[in-house]
Amino acid sequence: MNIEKYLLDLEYKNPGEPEFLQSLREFLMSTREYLSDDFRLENAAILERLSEPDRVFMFKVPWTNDQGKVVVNRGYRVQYNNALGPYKGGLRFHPMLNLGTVKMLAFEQLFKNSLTSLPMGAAMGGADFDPKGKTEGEIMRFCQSFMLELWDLIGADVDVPGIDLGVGTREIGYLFGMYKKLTRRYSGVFTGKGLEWGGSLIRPEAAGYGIIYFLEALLNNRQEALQGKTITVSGFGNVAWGVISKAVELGAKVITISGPDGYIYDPDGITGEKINYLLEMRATHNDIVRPYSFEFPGTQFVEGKKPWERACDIAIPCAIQNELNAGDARQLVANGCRIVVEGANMPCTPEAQELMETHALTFIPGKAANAGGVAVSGLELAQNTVKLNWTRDEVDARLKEIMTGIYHLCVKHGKQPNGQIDFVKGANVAAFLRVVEAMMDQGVV
Ligand code: 2IT
Repeated sequence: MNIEKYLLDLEYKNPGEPEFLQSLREFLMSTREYLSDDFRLENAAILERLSEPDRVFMFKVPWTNDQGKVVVNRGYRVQYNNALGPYKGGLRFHPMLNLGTVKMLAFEQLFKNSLTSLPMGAAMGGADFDPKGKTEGEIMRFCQSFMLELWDLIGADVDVPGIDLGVGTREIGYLFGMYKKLTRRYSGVFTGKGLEWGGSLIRPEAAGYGIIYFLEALLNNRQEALQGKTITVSGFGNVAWGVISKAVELGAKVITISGPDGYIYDPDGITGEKINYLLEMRATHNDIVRPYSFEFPGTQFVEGKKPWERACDIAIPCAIQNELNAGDARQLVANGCRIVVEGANMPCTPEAQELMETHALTFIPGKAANAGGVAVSGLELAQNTVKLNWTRDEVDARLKEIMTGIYHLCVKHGKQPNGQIDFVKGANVAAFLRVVEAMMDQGVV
């Protein structure tokens, strides 16, 4: 198959969806040798089948705000592939969310979920709802209206939504409440639930902890330690919080966080009560980081800039897709950064990745590094199935084992002739092989 020509077809077929095309391109490029060599895969049109979601739902979500005015949002659920298990993936509430972004996230989820080795297919959904400045009542009414459309599309053995940007345990609570009322069923149909009603310990921390466990495995393999390393982080949400908590516990120093308004530089490192303050800032729903600099003297707010201008050993972008561009990557290289780990989904642009490769930075793609979030969602479902709650240590140990496993899978499938590891290729190939075996076993469906 001619991949460049195929990509042109995909562009024609998916107009206005540059992010989805970006993730398809990366995947096709890093698995091309498997695809072109294997007649079996070519004949089964595996590529074409993987470039098309199983189905896409798009629906109207009308709700009434506190002033009594009706507001209309758009909801999405993309059920991408269920070869490995029931559809599984987050819900995102973000004002800029569109179909192309949801398809990209669902496609990335396929690889991520495959790497966890747990029985989870891939999906993603959400709405262009902006939680910023909304009251508790407005958020509840929005979630309830959203669920009126979604309830009969999901189910514990069908499709299991989880948390993502703008959707946490509170939103899952309102969604689950409405689901339960409409179906009269109490089941593990969501993850990210509250601890009292089926949630798992470590779920909120999971993506962040997992990223650091992956990084630890990488450094250990190089006879290096996290201890004493300086890390820059972007974002200040769930993933950033988990990353900072675990990195600090293991002796690293994290000197930045960021928001849409700019970034915070904390030369002493973000520790202790400052880490807890991140949760407080997030709970205000103003989506700005500036208050951190008022709260903690000796720290600096840099308006309208990104943290990548600060010197660091390791950079971990934890905010949003395509937040780190070639110019940012150039700054990281100039300031001595050696490793970039994607905490968010696809935060580095293809040009940034290319630049890092040219300068021999180690680049870890999000689908490998941040798989810990959905992995603990898988563990949450396992606990729901056996109707038991595992201890913190038990969940944490399993998470660590899964992340170390993903690291080794990437090494195995990403080893280059020169001995270097291409983690993008490793993650894509390892994940792909598992999905493909399942698809081949299950026939043309
Ligand atoms: O990006 C992700 O892996 C998630 N938002 C987690 C999805 C989930 O179902 O836990």
